[in-house]
Amino acid sequence: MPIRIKPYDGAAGGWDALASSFRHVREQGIVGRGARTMLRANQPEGFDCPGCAWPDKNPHSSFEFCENGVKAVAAEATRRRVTRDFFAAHTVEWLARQDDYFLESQGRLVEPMFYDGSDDHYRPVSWEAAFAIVAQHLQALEHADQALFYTSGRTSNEAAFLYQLFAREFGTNNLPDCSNLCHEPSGLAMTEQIGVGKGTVTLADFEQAEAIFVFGQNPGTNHPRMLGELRSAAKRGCRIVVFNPLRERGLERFADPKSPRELMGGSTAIASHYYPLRIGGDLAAVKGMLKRVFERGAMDADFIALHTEGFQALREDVLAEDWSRIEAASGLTRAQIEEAADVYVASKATIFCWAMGITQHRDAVATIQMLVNLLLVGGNIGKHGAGACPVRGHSNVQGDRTMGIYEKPAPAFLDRLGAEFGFAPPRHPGHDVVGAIGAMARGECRVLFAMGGNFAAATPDTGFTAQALRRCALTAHVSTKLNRSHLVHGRQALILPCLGRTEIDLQAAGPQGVTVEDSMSMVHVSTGMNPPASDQLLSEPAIVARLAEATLPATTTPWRWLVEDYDRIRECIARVIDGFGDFNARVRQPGGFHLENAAAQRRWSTATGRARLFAHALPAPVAADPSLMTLMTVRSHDQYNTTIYGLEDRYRGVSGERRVCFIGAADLARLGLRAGQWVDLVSVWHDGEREAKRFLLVEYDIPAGCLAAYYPETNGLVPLDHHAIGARTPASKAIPVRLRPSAGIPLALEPP
Ligand SMILES: Nc1nc2c(c(=O)[nH]1)N[C@H]1C(S)=C(S)[C@@H](COP(=O)(O)OP(=O)(O)OC[C@H]3O[C@@H](n4cnc5c(=O)[nH]c(N)nc54)[C@H](O)[C@@H]3O)O[C@H]1N2
Ligand SMILES: Nc1nc2c(c(=O)[nH]1)N[C@H]1C(S)=C(S)[C@@H](COP(=O)(O)OP(=O)(O)OC[C@H]3O[C@@H](n4cnc5c(=O)[nH]c(N)nc54)[C@H](O)[C@@H]3O)O[C@H]1N2
Ligand SMILES: [Mo]
Repeated sequence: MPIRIKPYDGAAGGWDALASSFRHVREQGIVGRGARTMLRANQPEGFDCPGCAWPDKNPHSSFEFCENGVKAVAAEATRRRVTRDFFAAHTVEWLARQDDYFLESQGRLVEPMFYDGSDDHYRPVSWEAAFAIVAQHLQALEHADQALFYTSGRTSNEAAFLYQLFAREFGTNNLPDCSNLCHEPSGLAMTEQIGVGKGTVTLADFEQAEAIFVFGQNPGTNHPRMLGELRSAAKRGCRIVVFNPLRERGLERFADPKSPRELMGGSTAIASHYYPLRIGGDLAAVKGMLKRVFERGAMDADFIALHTEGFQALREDVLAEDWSRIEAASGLTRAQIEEAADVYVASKATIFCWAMGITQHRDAVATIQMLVNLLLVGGNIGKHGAGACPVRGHSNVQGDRTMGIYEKPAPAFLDRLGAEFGFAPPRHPGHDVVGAIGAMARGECRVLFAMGGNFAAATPDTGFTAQALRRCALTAHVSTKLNRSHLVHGRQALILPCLGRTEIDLQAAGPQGVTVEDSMSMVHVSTGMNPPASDQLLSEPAIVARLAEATLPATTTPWRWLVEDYDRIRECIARVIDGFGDFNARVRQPGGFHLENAAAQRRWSTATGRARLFAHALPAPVAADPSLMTLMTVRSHDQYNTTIYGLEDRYRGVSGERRVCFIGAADLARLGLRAGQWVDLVSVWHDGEREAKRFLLVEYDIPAGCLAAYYPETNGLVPLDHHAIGARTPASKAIPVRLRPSAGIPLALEPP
């Protein structure tokens, strides 16, 4: 595929989105009459889209087209298969030299494979033998805390519940998960502040909001169905205010593929206000908005008096801040910040949305608390049309946490779990992802078992993490597709292929549905409808149950009996987890049910029983050396995290190449570089330099000093100890780097 760089000036969505989905469906070999059923996500009787955690509209409304949802479903329904012959033909060393796009393109895994270390190939192994291998490795450990049980966020509630139970019966809270890499700071910041670590809004609030602020999020690519909500809001005059260093097309203009008029060339402007702040400038910008609110005296005094604490201290701290410092730290002018604040003040109901542009920073927790401060002083929590909306990533990442996938479980939860299953759960905290990598590197953890995901590629400090993984005695991955983590492995390794969300899950009592919780705390059923990719695949709950039976000789949990009928798992969940009473009946109502959110009802389960306002200083610069630039690592349009579907980033006008680096015109001139030139990215940290080679410079509308490139190619640049204070989420949106010209024939690119 030739490299093509050409600015995209159309609206997001529209024909291009339709055409691209058709192309992806065709490339997966799904054609003919089956295609329609295969791709029917988010229907009342069907499966939950594995794409993202954005909630479904009213379950009776018509099919909501989503280009990236189609890609996710089609990728799972692909006709391609990774067979035993494929593994016989290729050594792991050879496979490891292929890129992530190649690995993904090979198709679905069909049978368990074992790498025993005798030569460089994976070989087929029976399920029975595979479970025995994991059990032997686990039983050989001196202590349960030498094992790690990772989870990615597609895992269903039922599988997650059994999985954490297994880990705790085995004796450890080492349950690192992809939340650690994602919205951990949101959970932490909000729990301390308003007593709930989840968003306080529902879709109904989006229909009533007068202003919606979107911080550090690119929904046109990552939550396309959210654009439908933003479009309706914009059409009825709701203000949409965006803070983002990049001009993301989907936030500027959207053509709804469902609207005939918009398909014919019309479109809707989304953002009414767009503020291209500096990377990491959000805390300062929001502090500036608070300053304006205080200066205008435009607070909700009743709400503050009745519900909050810490107001005076926050007010004094904010008013004492200099505008010059706020401008320097945010990269916005005082006039821009005051304008945004005035929109906030004029709105009677405001929602703040945010995602990875806020959480993957050293000062993420403080930044989120500043966002929530601003919501609170305006009385914008627990009111129709208003609230906090951390937009989650994986389709069940929020549910997995609710089910107890957490390295720091609450004592009350452990009490109930132990009482239900008659054992004494471990009480000391386990490792999060960053901790897990360190522990493997030191040889303290020797077995990594992963329920989904792609640990080796999704985590920071790729080179160091690879060494850590290689020190393990066993790495085992429950997966649907071949990925990097199968190739960067322990001395022995297992690939355990499982059913995908879209596939029929047949157990003793008949076909089973699982449940998931979306970003707005709606819990609903997901029932696979497609024939499994292979008759050897097991469901995730079945894998956990059989592993538990093989590993835990003394267990009294009726593992097999539970997975014969998932209603039985849900009955246990109902007894152990708050808010799930009468689970089986409630989840069968159309659309499922909403988990209660105390903060949304203005009940504050905080240390003081009030919503807490926190003063925070402006962050110090991440790079001590002012000549360094700040690199953020983002997703292209054709990827799902580490899964690369294609080489096009349509809305940013890039195709045929993923190793690109977006840079502003002023920086190009200042550094004496030209668009089309190849550079190496060198990150500079206290422990030395890390480099990622050969990126094509692309001129882009991005503030001075800021760069963007895609993840996971750049993860090697993220130092393991560069992470959010308190939450330990890798700061992969703020990497201090310098550019070094690299070999390679420059391309002639037209200026944008
Ligand atoms: N198609 C598709 N859908 C997905 C995913 C996918 O990979 N592909 N991933 C899923 C997952 S797990 C997640 S977590 C979500 C991720 O969804 P997003 O958070 O939208 O993902 P990113 O690409 O990381 O985009 C971050 C955005 O933040 C901006 N940004 C970066 N730094 C800053 C900053 O300092 N301040 C501000 N204000 N903005 C900043 C970037 O310009 C970019 O627009 O999407 C989910 N949905
Ligand atoms: N530099 C940088 N690093 C980042 C980020 C970033 O923005 N920048 N984002 C971070 C974020 S937000 C996240 S959430 C993580 C994502 O980290 P992970 O969740 O670990 O990674 P994914 O790429 O989503 O995992 C993809 C793999 O999951 C498997 N899979 C797919 N469906 C299923 C299923 O139904 N069951 C099972 N068992 N397996 C399945 C497939 O084998 C596939 O290869 O990455 C993080 N890493
Ligand atoms: Mo995520």
